[in-house]
Amino acid sequence: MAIESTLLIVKPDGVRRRLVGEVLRRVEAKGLSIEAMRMLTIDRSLAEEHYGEHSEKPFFGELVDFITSGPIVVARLTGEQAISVWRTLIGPTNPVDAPPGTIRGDLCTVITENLVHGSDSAESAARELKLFFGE
Ligand code: 3AN
Repeated sequence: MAIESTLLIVKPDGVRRRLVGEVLRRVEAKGLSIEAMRMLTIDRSLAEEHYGEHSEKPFFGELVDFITSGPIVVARLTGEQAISVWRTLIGPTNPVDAPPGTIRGDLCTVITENLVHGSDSAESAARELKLFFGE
């Protein structure tokens, strides 16, 4: 047993498409707890810090443009192995490869507009939760 916390983001496409409730429904039905949550629009500097590991990638500009394009919902999810459980619910990065039953498999088709974010390791979760919730 290992109780963990991780970061959820519903990206601007998810908010625009009114899928916040659908995403949170899946999180809660799975058994993860939403321990903190808020809606905000992030500026470029926070976006660049959040996606720092991708700063050299060709899609970095597009990624920052997109994540700053409208309000997002951020939440701290907690539960048994929450980091990998949340990644499994999301599905692979490219929605084209994401199987039915996953959030990306069921709800989107485009890699940039892939609806949600989840921390990919304990180190990322700690860093990202600090960025958005200060802890
Ligand atoms: P994930 O969101 O599954 O953790 P990462 O961390 O590898 O994926 O990538 C962060 C974000 O960067 C993705 N959610 C996606 O929006 C974007 N991204 C990743 N790879 C590509 C790519 N090859 N082309 C365009 N955007 C990409």
